[in-house]
Amino acid sequence: MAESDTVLSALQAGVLRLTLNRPDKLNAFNEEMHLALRVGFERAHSDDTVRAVLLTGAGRGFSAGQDLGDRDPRNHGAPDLGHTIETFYNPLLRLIRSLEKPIVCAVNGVAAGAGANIAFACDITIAARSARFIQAFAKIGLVPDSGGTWSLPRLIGEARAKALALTAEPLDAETAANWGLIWRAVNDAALMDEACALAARLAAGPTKGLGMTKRAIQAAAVNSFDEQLELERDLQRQAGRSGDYAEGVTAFLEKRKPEFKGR
Ligand code: LHQ
Repeated sequence: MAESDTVLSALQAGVLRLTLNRPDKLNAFNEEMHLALRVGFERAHSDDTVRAVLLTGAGRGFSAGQDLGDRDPRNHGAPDLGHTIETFYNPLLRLIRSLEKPIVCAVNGVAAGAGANIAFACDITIAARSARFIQAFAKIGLVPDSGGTWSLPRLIGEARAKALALTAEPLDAETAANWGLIWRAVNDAALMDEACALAARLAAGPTKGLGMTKRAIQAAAVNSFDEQLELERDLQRQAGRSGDYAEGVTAFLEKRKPEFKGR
């Protein structure tokens, strides 16, 4: 695919920073931006020098979800949105959830529709205090997608999930954090510093173990307690054979800072 400026990509000290970059449209998703973001997450999967991802948006919004101009029924007749979901959104959400490396999401402004649910799919989401989350689907006759019907009830329970999804009322960042939808709301001016510091800290950490931790916590959504205990045993076996475990314990015993390599 040709280079696209709809997603800015920069790798520094193990952190792959991906910035949604259609600020005049509040970073609404068109096909080009989808494909560019996919390239970024595919790189995160295949490139060993990427140890963590930081996802954010350019300008005053994080993402307003699907670009509605791109799916205008006045021009195209009744569109097959299932095809759009299957071709663009679902592959993206699968890439995010299956990446065995931490993903920090810095929500710099409004996150609506798929934009909100993509933020909720990331591993650690922090938001600027001025940011809002909107399940905008209800305003245009759609159902929440990008995993929203899965993540919302799990994160905040059915009552709050239904109220947000059925009313499309905006939820402020502070409340989102208090409810457990995101990790933390921070002052607007501090957002990028905090997000970058967090991503850098994770990238310098034992990322193999962190990736397996992510896998284990996600598996708990479908596993029984016994299945989960067995998964923990298997993952701990692998983690115990990692270079990072050897380094972590050695550094502890030698009373020095560990130098993890993510292997
Ligand atoms: C936009 C958008 C936008 C285009 C702002 N598209 N231009 C999946 C599969 C297939 C199809 C359907 O959907 C999905 C998943 C989804 O994501 S459905 C939900 C789609 N998103 C929405 O319904 C949100 C629509 N946007 C809004 O409600 C507002 O823009 C919010 C509340 C996000 C922000 O409001 P304001 O801060 O007042 O900003 P604004 O409305 O003035 O927007 C700024 C510009 O961005 C404006 O353009 P303009 O040329 O007039 O300055 C908007 O038209 C444009 N924009 N969202 N989704």
